[in-house]
Amino acid sequence: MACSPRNKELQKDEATLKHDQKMEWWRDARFGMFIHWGLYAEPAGEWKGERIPGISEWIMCNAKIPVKDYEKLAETFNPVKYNAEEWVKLAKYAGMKYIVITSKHHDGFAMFHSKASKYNIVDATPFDRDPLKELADACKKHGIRLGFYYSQAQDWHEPGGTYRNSDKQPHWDPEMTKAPLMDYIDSKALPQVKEILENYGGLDILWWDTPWEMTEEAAQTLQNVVNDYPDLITNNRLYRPWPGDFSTPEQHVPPTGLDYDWEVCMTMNTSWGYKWYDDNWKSGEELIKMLVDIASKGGNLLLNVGPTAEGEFPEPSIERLKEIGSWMQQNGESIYGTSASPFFKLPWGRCTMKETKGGTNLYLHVFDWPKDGILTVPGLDTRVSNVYLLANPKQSFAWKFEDGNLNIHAPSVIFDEINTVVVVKTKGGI
Ligand code: FHN
Repeated sequence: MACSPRNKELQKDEATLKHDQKMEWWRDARFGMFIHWGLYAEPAGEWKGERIPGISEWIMCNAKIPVKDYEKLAETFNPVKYNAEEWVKLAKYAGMKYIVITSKHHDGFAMFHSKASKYNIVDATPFDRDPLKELADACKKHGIRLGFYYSQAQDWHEPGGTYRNSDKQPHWDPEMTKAPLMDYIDSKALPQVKEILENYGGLDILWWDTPWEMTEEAAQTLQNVVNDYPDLITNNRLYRPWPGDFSTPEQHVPPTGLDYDWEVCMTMNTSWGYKWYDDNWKSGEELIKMLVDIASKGGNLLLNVGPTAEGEFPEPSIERLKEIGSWMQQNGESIYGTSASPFFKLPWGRCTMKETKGGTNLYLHVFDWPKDGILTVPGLDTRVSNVYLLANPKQSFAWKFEDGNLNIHAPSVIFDEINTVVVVKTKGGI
């Protein structure tokens, strides 16, 4: 079982034990899928023939689209190729243990059947199915945990919703009136958060976003609902000073681990929502090394897919999910249930660690095999029972302790930049 750095120091009081119990599956999971899907998949980064700079789910704001014009997208939004089973099976093949999908993004459009607002996929589009219900069912069937993203303050469709600097400048749509935040919270955010928590089989995660101009009153109103779900995991974006259960470094990997649970959210190209001409894709190898780097620091990776308006994952996303999946089939043991490396810095790669019955396993992810053929693990002076290649346990390595380090001698012939994971089984703790 992975444990966060914070538990090593703290006395395990009752609250900490309960928190650890709640977080256990999440810490062991290490890897999830983020899905940004909404009306913005239709324009896909382009408006009236013009390419709109920035992340495509922001197109309504960035292109200053009046509410009435943006609403028209719902009349033709009909993702007939949507197949929740396919999405979940792809996430599972990639080695992802949970999915977080946008239930309502800043544009205010609900991707679920909401009684609180008719501005939703069932009531406002020709697609008269509830895609999030189908996703919840498919996740249950395949043992994948499910979370909903909810933009609790930003809502560009409602008078009380916030947007960038809404406390300083008027909405880009002159017809949009202003209302107090609590009007929006009471009339839409609160009832919709209750709907998503009550109607989708029990969510595992609630992923808040952009708490700009949130107030303590608004945050407490929503938190009171969350408190009725003691096993629900929430992030640190409900209301800035509040930590939630995990922090959320975005589009970057922290240089070291953080002092409590954390999850990097990352796009595969540069946009969260589908952007048809954004072909700035990270390679599969880069994403695998990113996952390893994050796990070696004790964090999770939430890797994003932006489906098309037809309801399909973009082909480049599928390619990367399959490449990562092949790697995870072979090396997932070195990611799942591991905790951060006990070593400060390793010149040749990364290390993850896992407590087992017999002792501690170290998983050495070798990105650059040293030229002299000797892989040095600094300061390791515990008893070692075996050193072998994770991908082929029959391929063992000679090792010896020299000057307080463990030196592993290996024919570099086996070296493969992302598939060389060397397991050091020790007989005791580290
Ligand atoms: O504004 C959003 C953005 O559209 C996207 O949803 C990301 C994902 O973490 N969160 C906000 C930017 O931080």
